[in-house]
Amino acid sequence: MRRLSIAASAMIFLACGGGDDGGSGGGGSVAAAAPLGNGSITGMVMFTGDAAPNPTIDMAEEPQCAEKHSGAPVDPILSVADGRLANVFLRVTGGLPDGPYPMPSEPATIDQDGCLYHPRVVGVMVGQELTITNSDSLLHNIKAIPTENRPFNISQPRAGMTSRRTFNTPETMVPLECNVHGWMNAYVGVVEHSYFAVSAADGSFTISGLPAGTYQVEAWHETLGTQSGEVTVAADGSASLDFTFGG
Ligand SMILES: [Cu+2]
Repeated sequence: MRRLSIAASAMIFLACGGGDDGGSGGGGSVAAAAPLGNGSITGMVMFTGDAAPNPTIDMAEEPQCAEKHSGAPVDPILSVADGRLANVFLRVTGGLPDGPYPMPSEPATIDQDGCLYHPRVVGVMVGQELTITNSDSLLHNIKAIPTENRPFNISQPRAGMTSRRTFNTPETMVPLECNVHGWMNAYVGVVEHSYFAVSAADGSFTISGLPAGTYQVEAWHETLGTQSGEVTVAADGSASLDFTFGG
């Protein structure tokens, strides 16, 4: 009986959690669509100056998470390596033809592992699914704090749990936090199209599938603010656009 009860609860949970924020995707097409073009913007995000050391996290009360880290866990607010900056959210803010825009074929994902969000910064298109997973054998509670979209608050008490959400309105950025672990922060960039990227550990990024055109691109970092750039992409070409944030 107990097993049945748990199964029933799980079904109710899934029914409630499975996309109650879902929508038809605003102006975007939900059906798979051909890319608008074959051009791309590639670039590098750099950091100059002195990076303040990231704070260490006291995970003593969560030994299961602490043991997943080698050494003292660090809150990766500023992820700099060799002058390259990770976790910068880049999106095209101008120059695109009118939609509808092709929907990414895969959901965006965030995992909770070692009591940190992976990745810390992620992009989704309006209507694209965001899958949130718990890889820790303990309770996480994901709280989204949007200003334009509908808030949500999800309890994930066990490892292996997955929740799915979509966003109905463009919003950069939607903060996520964990009500159990005050140090856990992530940011979701919700964009009306799929022409966005997050800089990798080496600072690199690529925005592909673009038709020929001149584009404005915004680069956002959680503590360093935003910058804008402009680049012209030839048909089927790859144009370069770099950003440099200061300390
Ligand atoms: Cu947590």
